[in-house]
Amino acid sequence: MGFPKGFLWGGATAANQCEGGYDVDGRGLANVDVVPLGKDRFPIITGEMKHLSFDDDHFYPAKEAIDMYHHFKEDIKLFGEMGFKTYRLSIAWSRIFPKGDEKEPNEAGLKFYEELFKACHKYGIEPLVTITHFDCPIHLITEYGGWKNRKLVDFYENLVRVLFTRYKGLVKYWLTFNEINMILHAPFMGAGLTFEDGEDKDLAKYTAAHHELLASAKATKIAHEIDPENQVGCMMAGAVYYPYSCRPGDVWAAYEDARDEYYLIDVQARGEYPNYFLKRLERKGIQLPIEDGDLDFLKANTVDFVSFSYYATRVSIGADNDEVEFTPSNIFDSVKNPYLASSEWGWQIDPLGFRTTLNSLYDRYQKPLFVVENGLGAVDTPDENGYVADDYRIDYMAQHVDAMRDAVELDGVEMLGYTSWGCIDLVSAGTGEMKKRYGFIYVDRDNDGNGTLKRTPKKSFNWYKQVIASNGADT
Ligand code: BGP
Repeated sequence: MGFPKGFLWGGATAANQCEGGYDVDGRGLANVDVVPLGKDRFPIITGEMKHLSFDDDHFYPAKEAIDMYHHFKEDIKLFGEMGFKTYRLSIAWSRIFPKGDEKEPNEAGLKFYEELFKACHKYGIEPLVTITHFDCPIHLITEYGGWKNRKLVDFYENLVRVLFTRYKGLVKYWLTFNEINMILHAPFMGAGLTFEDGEDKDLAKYTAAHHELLASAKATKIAHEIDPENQVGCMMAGAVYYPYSCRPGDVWAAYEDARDEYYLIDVQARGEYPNYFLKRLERKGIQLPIEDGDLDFLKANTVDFVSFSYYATRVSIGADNDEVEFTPSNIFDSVKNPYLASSEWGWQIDPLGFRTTLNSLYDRYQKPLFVVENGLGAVDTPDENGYVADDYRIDYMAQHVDAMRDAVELDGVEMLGYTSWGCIDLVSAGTGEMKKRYGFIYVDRDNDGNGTLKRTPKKSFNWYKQVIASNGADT
């Protein structure tokens, strides 16, 4: 009983949040490089503000991040010590194609990831690769308008052909787009979108999403052709929506809000735009740029597994119910749930909601699930020896692993693995801060970019090691 044999325990990171080395070895600039720390960050993330270069008034946390570009051997060795079976990381597209539209890839970029994958295998760690994690070369934005331009499907196809060919035998688990539903909430990070005055934002977002769905289906097809061993997954920011009360209006709102997020995964996992979504577009007067053959192509190339991030559940409220409190959550706010505790950033902590989310995704898609992000963002204070006793993180994670075990053992949910988010401290995607830490490994670096970059295992490091060694039994 418990977790299946071969369950893939590990941790997750994203290129722009940990690599740094933004201009090293021929790498081109990417969207996330130019998102600064501070008050201008959010309008950029949401595509409201055009800001596609560096300026002296701001600090850009992704430029150097934790410099994993130069520390990856040391970092992967530590992951090996914890007993990781898998490590989720993402490719920086602009390391492989600096501008995005070149014909020939940048060998130095390819070599970097090759070395990294080899380092993983040295410790028996299976790489799980996100092809794009909030990542788009700047040139594809300034020249083509980001993912609202269908040409990006072809550029992405060039990228994946190169990756699948070069890393055949080194990588077999792939995710096409990180949190694809975040296009709707963080369109600059999700799809390189910025909006002109008066532009129909919904049209731009749904168009970009259609192109990413096509690109994802292409990647799935090509991955299987190049190596039948390849397993391709979609990835969503997952969380069930609770109705604020049992008023039918609140229940309906929860149902509708969840569908906003699900529609993309419905296409990737079931191969069709669902009727509720098509009807919604019709009501909004939006015509998707669907070309001949697109729908058949999507139908023929569905993913092998469904992956998701889980941090918090959300609460929905109908129009007939107001005056409620809101709280921050992953990228966008949610109505506050009075029954739940919150993290220091206001994200609500809900282990049972994790079990509910696992069950609802499995009921809906009937495909194996891979939890590829989960964890607690907290302020860690090292003692005089640099050691962090992060019992609060252990407590959070133990409750979530227990809930996941219930989903597997008591409910029969089929799962491939679990990678906790930010297994080594890194830059926060939402805030750009370093002080919001998720890791089992402390990195000496602060919000302003100061620090030695020294890596030190926290208390949770040994705790997670024991969880993995017992295949999730000993939390
Ligand atoms: C997800 C992203 C990650 C990550 C995480 C935590 O949305 O896929 O990149 O950062 O959330 O969010 P934050 O960094 O804002 O705490």
